[in-house]
This record gives sequence, structure tokens and C-alpha cells, in this order.
Amino acid sequence: MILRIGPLTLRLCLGLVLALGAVHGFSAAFPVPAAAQDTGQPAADDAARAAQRKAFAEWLKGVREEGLKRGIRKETLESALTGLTPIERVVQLDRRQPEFVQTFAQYIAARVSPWRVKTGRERIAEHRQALDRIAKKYGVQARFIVALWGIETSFGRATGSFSVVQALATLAFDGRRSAYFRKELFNALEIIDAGHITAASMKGSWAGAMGQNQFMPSSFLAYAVDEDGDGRRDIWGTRADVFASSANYLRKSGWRDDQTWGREVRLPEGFAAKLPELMPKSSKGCRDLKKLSVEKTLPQWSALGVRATDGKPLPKRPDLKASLVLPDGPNGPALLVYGNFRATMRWNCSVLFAAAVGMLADRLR
Ligand SMILES: [Ca+2]
Repeated sequence: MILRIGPLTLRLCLGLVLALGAVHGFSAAFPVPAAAQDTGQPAADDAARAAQRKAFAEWLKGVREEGLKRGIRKETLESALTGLTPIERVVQLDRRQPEFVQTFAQYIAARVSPWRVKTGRERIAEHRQALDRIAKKYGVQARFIVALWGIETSFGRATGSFSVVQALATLAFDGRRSAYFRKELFNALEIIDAGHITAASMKGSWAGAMGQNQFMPSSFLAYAVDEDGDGRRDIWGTRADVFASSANYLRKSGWRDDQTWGREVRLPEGFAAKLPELMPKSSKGCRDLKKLSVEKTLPQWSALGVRATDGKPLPKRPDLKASLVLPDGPNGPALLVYGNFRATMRWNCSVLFAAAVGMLADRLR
């Protein structure tokens, strides 16, 4: 395990590190419970925890002061920060290593499940009027709005039960990604200050992704909308707000409703080996975007021998630009993906995620 220590926590914890010795699993700002360490030092563990709580309380004072300077009302800061304690579980989740990597087929099977397809169809029928209106207004097909909702939180069922302020404060205090989470903490406080939600009701994932479409506070501030017009952008409890906020995010990420996400394709023999020649010379953006080939039109891909999975020709649409991506490498499936796939990757920069959203949306037609 790598010991990650920021300068501040280093000072705070140096004494404790010396006292405990270089214990396996000891983290910078947060002591791991004795059971996990298997050191049999409960007394030292309690002392470490007490010291850490004290350091956290001191750190919170600084957050309060900065909040006031940023124009957040005193009452908001009081309601959100008074008596706040760090969540050990959040730090454990943040340090967790992925146990195994799923193949494309496993990932898709787990997410585009029969239950999600059935429930997604029911939700589309249930909210048809609102979805049709929002789809038209934002230029995003309803099936993609509902697919995102289904993949993110199983249609609002699994939105996370962590206090967002508490989780973000924990991660901002911890040394690993402090700057990012401190910014998101102030964004969350700003949202509470504006009256969209109370601190107590602001629930989300351990990493601070909130509500039925799992927006980080920065995404909320940039994209959330008050679709039902009650003055609150409520992505926790108002479905119209959830749908419109998701659609608004996609539209602002370049979505076009005259196109779909892409399709699985069949490649000619030996084609995958030539893929490196089709990769962009330089690519900007997040890591997974680098897995997408250069863009060509559908007729150009056809001319290279790329076919639909049933062997039929690709649609004759010279206006459609697409990239090839092989999620499992040269021996796995091949996807030909359009601009909307890239828009979905601006939501979550993962080829697998964007494919799951697209494939679920296909099943919701
Ligand atoms: Ca609203």
C-alpha cells in the first residue's frame, strides 16, 4: 500500500506515526480501525482517532471562514457544518483497489439487465408526457434520458445514503484529492445556501455524487434545471427536474437528437491489428477518450470493410462521423460510435459506461 501524506496531515500525524510505527494500512489523516490492522493496539488507535477528530474540527473552522468570505450565509454554514465528523468508511472506499476488471460482456450484462429493460420501459410509459416535452425542449431522445437514470441510480432507487457535505468534507480533509473535493464542498454549500435542498436532505454517494442522476455539485451548478418551476432545482425528488437536468447536461455536451449513440459492428479479418494506424496522433481530454479512433464517415468505414453485426452494410449516411473502439482489445467486440457517445463520455469518461447507456437506450425503443 502506498502511504499518501499531504504536508498538513504529515505534521498532524507525524507523532502518531512514530507512536504506532509503520503499521501496514495506516492512512495519512485517518487511522484504520484496529481490527483491520491486526496490531492489537486499541488504546493507540483510540488516541489516533481522537487526535484526528480534533484536527478535523480545527480544519472545519477554516472551511467556515472561507465559506463566509465566499458569500455563503452564516446560518447555512452553521446548519451544514456544526458537529460534522469525518466518515471513516468514505476514506476506505476512496482507497479501495478494484478487485477485478470486468470484460465488456460482463459489464454490459450487469447493467443492461432484464430488470432494467423492463423497468425502463415501464418508466417511459409512466412519464411519457413529461419525457416527450423534455426530449423536444432539450433535443435529447427520451430513451437516453431514462437509460442514464437507470444506469446511474436504477431509476432513482439507489441514490446513495451518505451526507454529501460530510462525505465531501471527509475527502477534502484527507490528503489524496483535497483541492478537488474542497472546491466541491463549497459548491455543495452554495447549493444549500441557494435553498435547493437542506444540508440534512442533501444525500448522495460516498464521493459526493448527488440525487437521481448523480451530479457532482459542480455539475449541479452548471447543468441542473428547475423544470417544474417551483424555484428549486430538485434532482433528489422531482422527476421532471431529474430528466431535464440530465437532458440539459447532454445537450450542453454536444448531443444531437437526429443521431443515436453508435452500434456494434463486424470488422474484416485482420482489421483490428491495423487499428493503431487509425488512432489519433494526439488526443485531448480524459483517459478513455484516447481509446477512440479517428473519425470517419459511415461510407468511409464501409469502404474499409466494416459491416453491421449481421453482415449487412452500414447505413449510407455521409453526414454521420464515427470512431471505432475495441473495449476489450483486438479479440473482443468492436463498436462504431458517434458524437453522442462522446457526449455521454463527458458525463462519465468511460467507454464501458457510455456503451451501457447506449445499449440500454436501444432496448427501450
Ligand atoms: Ca423544481
